[in-house]
Amino acid sequence: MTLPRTFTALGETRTRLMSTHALFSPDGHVRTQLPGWTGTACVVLISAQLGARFTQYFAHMEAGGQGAATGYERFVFVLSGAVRLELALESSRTLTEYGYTYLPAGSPATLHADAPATLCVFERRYLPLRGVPAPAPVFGNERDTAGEAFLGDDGVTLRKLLPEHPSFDLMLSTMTFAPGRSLPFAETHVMEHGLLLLSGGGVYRLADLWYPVTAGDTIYMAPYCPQWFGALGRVEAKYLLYKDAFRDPFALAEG
Ligand code: UGY
Ligand code: MN
Repeated sequence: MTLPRTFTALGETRTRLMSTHALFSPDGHVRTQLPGWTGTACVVLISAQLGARFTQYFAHMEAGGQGAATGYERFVFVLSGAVRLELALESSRTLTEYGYTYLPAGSPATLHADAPATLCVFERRYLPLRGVPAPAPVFGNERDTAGEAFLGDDGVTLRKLLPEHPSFDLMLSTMTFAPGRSLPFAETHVMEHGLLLLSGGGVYRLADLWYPVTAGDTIYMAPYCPQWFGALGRVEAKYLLYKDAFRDPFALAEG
């Protein structure tokens, strides 16, 4: 996907910041520099500054741009272009559009862009689980990942991008909605979410508000934020979704 860059003349925006959620439309994006990244402009949307326990940002890499490890665990999803992942001296992999990698905290892997590329990056401080070894790196492509009918609804497809294993303290998935289909009920749960709408659009219910949303929009849902989505239009809607997983709520509150 390519992110639209639009300018608004009278200060209007669809961006909203509320106590239980936030919606960020691309018109409000402001680029900044983050440690570890060179030749790369970052747009940080979800962060600890917002009350979240993870960071979600766009990394716009120029040709020659690089991203070094920072000590946090990292999930990288390629939105456009391609990146080369240097894992060890002799080992590298290329991630193309919709390719992704999970890099555990402390992994020395670096990202390299030979041509411009845009990534969606999620990071957090890894919460170890006593007696369970930390996960190894994961690689894949969303387009090669098997889907399942979400809660038995064949109009809504869930693709889990990481293994479901207690070594992971997070889950990344995509949810794809056929036109006119929706989540089966308004969810309310302790887990928090970060979301990037990859294609299509519809209406997102967050707490007691219903927002029109479209590709390129980012949403933060705090723990317990009531949430629901219905896809509108003639094309399917797909979003990338972060969720914390496999950890006791006490550990989350402290972490
Ligand atoms: O499973 C989930 O938490 C997911 N269905 N939530 C969401 O799409 N907002
Ligand atoms: Mn949910």
